[in-house]
Amino acid sequence: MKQRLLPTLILTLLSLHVNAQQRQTLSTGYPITPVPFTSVKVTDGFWGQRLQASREVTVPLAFSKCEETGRYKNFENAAAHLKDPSKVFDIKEGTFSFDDTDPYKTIEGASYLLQTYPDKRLRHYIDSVIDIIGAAQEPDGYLYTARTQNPQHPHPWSGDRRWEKEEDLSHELYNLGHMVESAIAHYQATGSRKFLDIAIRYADCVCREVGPNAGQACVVPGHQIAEMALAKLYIVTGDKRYLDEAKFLLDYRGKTTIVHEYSQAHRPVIEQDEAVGHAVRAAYMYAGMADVAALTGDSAYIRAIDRIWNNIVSKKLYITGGIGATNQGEAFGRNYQLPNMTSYCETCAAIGNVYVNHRLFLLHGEAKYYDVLERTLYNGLISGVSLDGGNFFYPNPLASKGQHLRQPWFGCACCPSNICRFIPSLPGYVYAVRDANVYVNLFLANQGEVQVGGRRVRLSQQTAYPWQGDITITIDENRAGAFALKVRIPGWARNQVVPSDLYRFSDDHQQDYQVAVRAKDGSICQQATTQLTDDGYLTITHRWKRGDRVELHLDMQPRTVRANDRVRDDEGRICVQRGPLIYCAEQPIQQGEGDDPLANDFNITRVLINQHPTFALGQGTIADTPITTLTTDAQVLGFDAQGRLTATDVRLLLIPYYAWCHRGRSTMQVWLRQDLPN
Ligand code: FUB
Ligand code: ZN
Repeated sequence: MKQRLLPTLILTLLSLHVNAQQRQTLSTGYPITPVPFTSVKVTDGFWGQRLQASREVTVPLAFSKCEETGRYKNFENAAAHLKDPSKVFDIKEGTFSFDDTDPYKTIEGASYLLQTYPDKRLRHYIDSVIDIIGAAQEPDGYLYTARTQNPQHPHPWSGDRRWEKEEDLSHELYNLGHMVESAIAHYQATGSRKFLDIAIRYADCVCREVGPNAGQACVVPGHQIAEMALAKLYIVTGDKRYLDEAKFLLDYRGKTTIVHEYSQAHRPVIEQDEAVGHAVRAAYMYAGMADVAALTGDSAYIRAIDRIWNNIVSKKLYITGGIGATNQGEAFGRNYQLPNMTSYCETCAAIGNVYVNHRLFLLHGEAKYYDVLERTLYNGLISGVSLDGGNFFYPNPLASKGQHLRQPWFGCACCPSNICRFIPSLPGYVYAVRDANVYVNLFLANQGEVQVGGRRVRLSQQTAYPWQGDITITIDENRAGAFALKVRIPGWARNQVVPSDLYRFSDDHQQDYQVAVRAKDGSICQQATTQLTDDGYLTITHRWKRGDRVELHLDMQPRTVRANDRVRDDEGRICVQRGPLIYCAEQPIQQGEGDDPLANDFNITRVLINQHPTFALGQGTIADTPITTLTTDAQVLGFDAQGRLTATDVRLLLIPYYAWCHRGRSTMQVWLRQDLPN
């Protein structure tokens, strides 16, 4: 008995060892290491509610939509064709060449959830979807159902041959990118290589067939993401071919057949200095450039993304943190072209903007990147999903006459499935470490565990942010000795709206913050040194003991903001910001009128804000979720019976922008008129 068991035991131990080794990844190359979301347990109402909605509603909904809308069927059809080539399937009208990415992105989000909330049924379900996906893979690794279902008559965007229309609309490499991102997340969550091996086979096929050498298709992605994904695959597998391929995809952009701004192929990437073209494509490319730069040390990439970041932040960023001004090409507009009603601000672009700013922080270690990230996160990104997690915006406008309404899904479902994968990953944006420095970048109630010099530090935050500005950061365990806590003091708390002159506070309030470092017994820690360093962080160096805490108070006075005069659409207008939140005025059209305590009962487009507005805080709930409201004196313009102008005093109620449009269609404005026309 013993003799028979022993070899099995040895084999099992060996495979466990190999598995552990395989799961060890290479360094990302970034000087700063983010603390993974698996090490940060969110205990906070604000984000706790969002994470719960993601788990209970968004991800299950997306899986059911993938089923209902034939996303899985595409894989099944492709598999049927591979088994019996006489079987071909008509590509349905209204489908997209990237529909495969919706299951991939949903699996990615679900895999993140699995790491925090183990769930056998979910894991089983994901497994069954991966089986369906794997069966659609061609023998040489190619996996693209838009062609494999019907190679003679593929999707009209796919082209007659592989890669032929990649730079246009086939999205073969975009599909690869999302598959790889998802497969890595699944592997990291489960330890199973099932999906990873499928993705590796497709990546290997791409490395063989796409490149600069004779016999290869010399094309770059029509829609970027493969760059980031292949860089990550290199980190996970150690196989340098993937990094080389990612670099090829970047370096040949602007040097192949299609040369246009839409996909940022108008110039070689290192020569670019302005954000142009399709905003999601652009953001994913900048993120990919940062990843490859971190791994290769290519400083030309970094110089280019620094220039482009400056262009965005000083000329193309909405006050909500959204990017992409126009629906023509879902693209960045011209400098200072930031229309409100027609603003595109695609939810995917907001997610892309978070990716870019996160990576620039990891490269440069400056708080200003998180200032932009936080603005996007709390405003133009979460506005993309309803509070209950079940409805989505694709564009996120800054004004509406009632033409906008969140939907449970779209024919082109990129935004809902991107929300699926982003929200569960949020806890991974809170902390980061560099040497003996622990960065505290976001404020939310949580318990985190970080490694400082390979030694464990446990810390937690107690806060009701973004509603209140009191944040306590407690050291719950410290095996690392002395280290610096680098606490981000948000730009808005230092009277800077954004790190540029695109927006400025227009009131004369001076926002402030206070900090105290205390020991467990409440006494001030005299030995702690505290300094606001040039990187925008409050750097507190101390030999931390268990129970020591940083008490930070950020002044949360509501502020009025003006845009740079060159933004014509915001001329004569202000918007209101409190903490990281942008507020808006809303008037529901169908529901709630009259009896809705959070509804203005007058035409908000005719409102004139007081020249010196003051704001009163109130409490309310939208979709059963608590919010802090603001009210202010204003006047509504109209005409009397004689046709003369009237100005009627009103109390204007403002709600957080992300919470608008939860009570049916509504009129909404972020930028409110304060001046008379010039
Ligand atoms: O092309 C794939 C996705 O569809 C893009 O990222 C979105 O903007 C939408 O066009
Ligand atoms: Zn989208």
